[in-house]
Amino acid sequence: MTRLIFLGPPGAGKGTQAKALADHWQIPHISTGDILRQALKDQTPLGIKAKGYMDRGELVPDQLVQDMVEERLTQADTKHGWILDGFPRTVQQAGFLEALLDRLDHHGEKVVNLDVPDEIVIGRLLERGRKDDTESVIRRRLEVYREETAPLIDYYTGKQQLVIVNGNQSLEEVTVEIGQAISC
Ligand code: B4P
Repeated sequence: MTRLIFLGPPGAGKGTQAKALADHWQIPHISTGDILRQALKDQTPLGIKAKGYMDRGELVPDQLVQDMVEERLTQADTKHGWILDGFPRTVQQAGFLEALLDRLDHHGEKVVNLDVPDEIVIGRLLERGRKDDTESVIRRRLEVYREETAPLIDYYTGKQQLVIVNGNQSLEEVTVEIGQAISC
């Protein structure tokens, strides 16, 4: 049973790797970024609330994202495993997730941190060119990452759940290293 959480700065390749591995293992790929972007496109109340935060490169408030993740993780297709991509992003979200997984009796999750230098992620995101991939918004996302998300590296190291993978390699090399790291 695979339960995997991807951490890493914006543009580290979380979405790219999570999608490939979820297809391979036939388990749900749960991307909070994708769910939020879909809500934005559909103009749902959640999308309307999230828009300003995402456009500025800020995190969407914890409560909104936590409700969304709870709703998704309680669906029947998560019984045989899942990959969480982009969640948790704050220590508050990590505490929430731990309590939720306990309640759902989902155990044994591993956390993969994709390590990629700032210059590389900036280049990748500028090349991708999504709406929130402008240089000033990317720099803000990196600042927010350092302030809010990077502390999760210590959080999960303390719980002995973290593996670190070099995300600055080809897509295929990163996938292979993740497979090796989580089977140890
Ligand atoms: P996300 O959608 O999670 O986006 P991301 O961090 O930018 O991207 P990711 O790391 O997945 O990069 P990707 O694989 O696409 O977040 C967007 C926004 O949503 C946040 O800023 C925030 O506002 C909000 N949000 C989401 N979750 C939240 C939460 N939990 N709490 C609060 N707010 C939340 O890769 C990027 C590019 O690099 C792609 O073009 C890809 O092709 C390329 N690439 C990937 N791997 C590569 C490799 N090995 N070599 C070369 N290129 C590579």
